[in-house]
Amino acid sequence: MSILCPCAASSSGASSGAEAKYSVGRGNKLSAEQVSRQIDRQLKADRELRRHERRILLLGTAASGKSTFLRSMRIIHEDRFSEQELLSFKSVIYCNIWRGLMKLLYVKKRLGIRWENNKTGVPAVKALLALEKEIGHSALMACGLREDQFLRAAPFIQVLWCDAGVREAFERRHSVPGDEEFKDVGENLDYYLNRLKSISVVNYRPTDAHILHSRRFTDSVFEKCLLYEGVPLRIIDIGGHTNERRKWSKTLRIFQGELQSVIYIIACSTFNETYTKASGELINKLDESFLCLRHLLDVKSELFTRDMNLIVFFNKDDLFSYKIASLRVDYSKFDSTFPADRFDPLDLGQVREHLIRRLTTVVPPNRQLRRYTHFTTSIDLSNVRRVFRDIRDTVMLNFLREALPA
Ligand SMILES: Nc1nc2c(ncn2[C@@H]2O[C@H](COP(=O)(O)OP(=O)(O)OP(=O)(O)O)[C@@H](O)[C@H]2O)c(=O)[nH]1
Ligand SMILES: [Mg+2]
Repeated sequence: MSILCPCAASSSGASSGAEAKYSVGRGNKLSAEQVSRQIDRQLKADRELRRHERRILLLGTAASGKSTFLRSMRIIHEDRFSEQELLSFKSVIYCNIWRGLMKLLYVKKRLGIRWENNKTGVPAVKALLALEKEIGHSALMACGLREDQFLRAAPFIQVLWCDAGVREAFERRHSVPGDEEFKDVGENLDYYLNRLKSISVVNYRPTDAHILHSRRFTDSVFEKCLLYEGVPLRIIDIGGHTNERRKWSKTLRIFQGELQSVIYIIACSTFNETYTKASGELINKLDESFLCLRHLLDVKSELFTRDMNLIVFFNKDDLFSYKIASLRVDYSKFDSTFPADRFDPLDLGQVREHLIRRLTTVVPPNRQLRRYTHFTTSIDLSNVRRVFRDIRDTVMLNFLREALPA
């Protein structure tokens, strides 16, 4: 059975929603000595809990799906989102849709795609731009879109999404040359636009699926404790943007000797996407994920101890499969290490095998690190449940046995 762990969730500086552990009911006054004893007992219980606690650190480059994996784990373990969290997801979803659509219109223009119907498309864009001016750029950037504002925009958003030109821009968005930042409409924009009717209602409350599709980058170290088959499991999530990566080695150091597993998440669907580094250099996103892992293992090798498991998730497998099997994108055009003379770049199974081989060059077997790989889809609860069960059965079984009371 899975229930919420008694230890409080925390994020750096953020409130955990922890309950007051030492409160005394009205008419049931305790003496100072009794309160003190109660506190001592609680501290002892907390210490005991920490001793049994197992820790997993999530690492990976930006938008690889770390926070989404953690959210899925929370849903699976019935750790409900608080009212405050739901409200904040609601604003994030509104802004994901708004900003994503604006970027999509830019992509459409850059690719020279024409309107299917400019008589409806052009007035809808003008109406949105007028609303944007009224709301203010900074409010939009800070995810400060209110429900009434979104409801006013929704009919125009719907008109635009019905235009075949806008849809074509979505399908071809990765072919725009140049900076990813301006064309990154958000992977799941189509998911929300196809469900606009259920989102643009008064008193909208995001569903679990809506939450899993939302995008908000992590700029702190977020920890969540869940109870997994009686064992407290602490999952630590850190941001993967370039300037957040400084916190990776710091966190590894803080938890040195106490971390059972590092889950490194690679978004394999990004094989045909690029990203501009601060130096101006254009880099393939999948290459960057591998490079980051190699750098971490080479430069911070002392932080990866022999008893630690390195679990690599090739995440966004749904988008990866769609690109290769349905859109027939030739994988070998984006990865110079792919042996196209021996393997078929349009065969999903062969490309997956190649990714695992490529990982071996980053983490050589003689590195004495226990390494496991999985292809995952973090937004799919049944997939996360199955993968986590596999991890438990292979990697975690021992530590669960050790942790359980005799
Ligand atoms: N289709 C699909 N989308 C996914 C998957 N995993 C994550 N996403 C989406 O990808 C986006 C980025 O996911 P996040 O979990 O925020 O990524 P992150 O690794 O925490 O990113 P940072 O906090 O910036 O490091 C979100 O919109 C997620 O819904 C997946 O397996 N499939
Ligand atoms: Mg995150």
